Amino acid sequence: NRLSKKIEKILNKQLTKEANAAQVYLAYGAWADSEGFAGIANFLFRHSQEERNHMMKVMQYIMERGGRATISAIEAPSEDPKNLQDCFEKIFQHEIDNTNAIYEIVSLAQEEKDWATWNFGQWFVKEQIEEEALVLDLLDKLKIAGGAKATQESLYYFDSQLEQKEDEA
Ligand code: OFO
Repeated sequence: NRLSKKIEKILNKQLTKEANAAQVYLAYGAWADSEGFAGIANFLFRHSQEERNHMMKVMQYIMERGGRATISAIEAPSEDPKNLQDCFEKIFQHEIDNTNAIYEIVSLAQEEKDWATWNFGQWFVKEQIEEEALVLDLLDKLKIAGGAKATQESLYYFDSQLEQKEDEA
């Protein structure tokens, strides 16, 4: 059965949200690079690509279910972070907002007994656990590196660690 209009709408909203997330990570990557954090920039660029993959995943699902995927404008990212701590905190907040958006999709799917969408949403529920844990891990590591009082040397080490951090799905 085809997607209901309501489900189609919420999925298209998510499609745009993922595109926006890709844009935010891209902007923060450019900022990190300009601050001399090449490793962190690289990590953020890879993550931007991951968000774009999420966007495609939602888009393909809408089409698979006979819905109409719509592409809308992407917002300009907000201003640059003040520092690394601020950067990771903003990203964390972003991921929490996204988790809530995913929960809305799953709840609506449950309400409508659209079990295919419910099941589709579960992939993102699991993904969001990883994404939030990943950012929390960055915040922890930054704290260990000295947080706001981190020396150039410990930040350099932190940065080089992220250069190599493995990618996920
Ligand atoms: Fe950062 O996550 Fe997409 O969904």
